[in-house]
Amino acid sequence: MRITDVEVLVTCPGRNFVTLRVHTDEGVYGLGDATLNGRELAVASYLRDHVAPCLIGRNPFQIEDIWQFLYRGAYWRRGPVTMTAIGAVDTALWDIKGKALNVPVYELLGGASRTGVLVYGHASGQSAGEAVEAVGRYLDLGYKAVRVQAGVPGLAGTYGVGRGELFYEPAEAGLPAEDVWSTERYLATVPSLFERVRAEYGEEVHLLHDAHHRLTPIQAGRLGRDLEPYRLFWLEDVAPAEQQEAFRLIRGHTTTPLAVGEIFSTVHDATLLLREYLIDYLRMTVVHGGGITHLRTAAAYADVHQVRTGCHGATDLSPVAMAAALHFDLSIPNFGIQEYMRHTAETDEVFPHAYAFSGGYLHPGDAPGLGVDYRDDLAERFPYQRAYLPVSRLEDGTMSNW
Ligand code: GCO
Ligand code: MG
Repeated sequence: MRITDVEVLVTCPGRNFVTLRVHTDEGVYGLGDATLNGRELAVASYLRDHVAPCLIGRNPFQIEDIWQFLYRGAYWRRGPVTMTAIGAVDTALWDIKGKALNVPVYELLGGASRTGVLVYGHASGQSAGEAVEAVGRYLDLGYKAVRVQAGVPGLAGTYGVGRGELFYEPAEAGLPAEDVWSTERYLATVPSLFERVRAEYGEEVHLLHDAHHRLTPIQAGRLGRDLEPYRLFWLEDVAPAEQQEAFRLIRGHTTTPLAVGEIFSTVHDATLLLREYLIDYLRMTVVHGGGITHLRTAAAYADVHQVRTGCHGATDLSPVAMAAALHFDLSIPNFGIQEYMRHTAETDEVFPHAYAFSGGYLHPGDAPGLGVDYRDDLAERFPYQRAYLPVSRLEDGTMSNW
């Protein structure tokens, strides 16, 4: 089997997605997600202009060799644009192999290690009361794990707090919005939010929270400690993790489990965190982490240090990335939890998929390959629209981490 054609497809069914479609001389094709929120066309160009010509004529079954060719061969290793592009190629090749051998991808990865993939949904509200109510709606849908975010009194809007009930889109069309942030106001409200959620729904539901890289290490340590009575499943991205050493300080102050890694692009971003047992969950996923091939390396290194996975699964990752993550989640020994933000109906129509939710779990389904397709006829109706994530400023206008 040989690769004959490589297409880079851009569509915007509610938000932008970049999809790679790799064709072969035997008619089998594979899909990979190449969406990098707010920087979509950089990856599209990287793939179209630099990667696609190198793939023509190669044997798509040589997944490892092609990964090494693209990673080592480029010389310019790592970084989100490069690793998202490599991730898309890798994902498409696993899809091709599964389809050609007539097995779901998880069978190629060692087979199922569990019956389903535990997922968490996003409950949020402008006020704590609204957020508490939103948790109830997720429990009614059967979720066993819920991330809870609430608006901060005194701040106009807070990133991560959705507008709709089940859908939440982090990017906005046009130029970047500028959010105003105050860590002091935020820290004053989060513990009472979780106190209310526990009082309302008891101890069984798994609760998660995302601080979105905004705190200093000592503020993060304090938040983790203040949340200990509410026994969170995890506290995510408490501080910017490019300073891995900072997590020594955070870890020294709290036993609240920590999750990090949705913006990591290789295992090298997390080696100190893993080696020193500084986190509990690694958030990397296939699309920004170099595909299934590299995510296996990262997860294996995590497993050696008793760290479990918690793959990123926001709406800016397409159903192709979600399907790939689910095959991976089902197969590895140290799976922890999977983020599951539902896509809009338009997105689900452009990307028909075999994965399905039931009773708090997702299953990738048993279709050959990833079990996702791409409807060109629908996708063509939604042309690319420039959109950005917001930026964050403190109340005095200083640019801030977020
Ligand atoms: C999460 C997130 C996302 C990201 C988004 C960036 O789901 O935990 O933090 O909302 O900010 O995916 O593109
Ligand atoms: Mg996050």
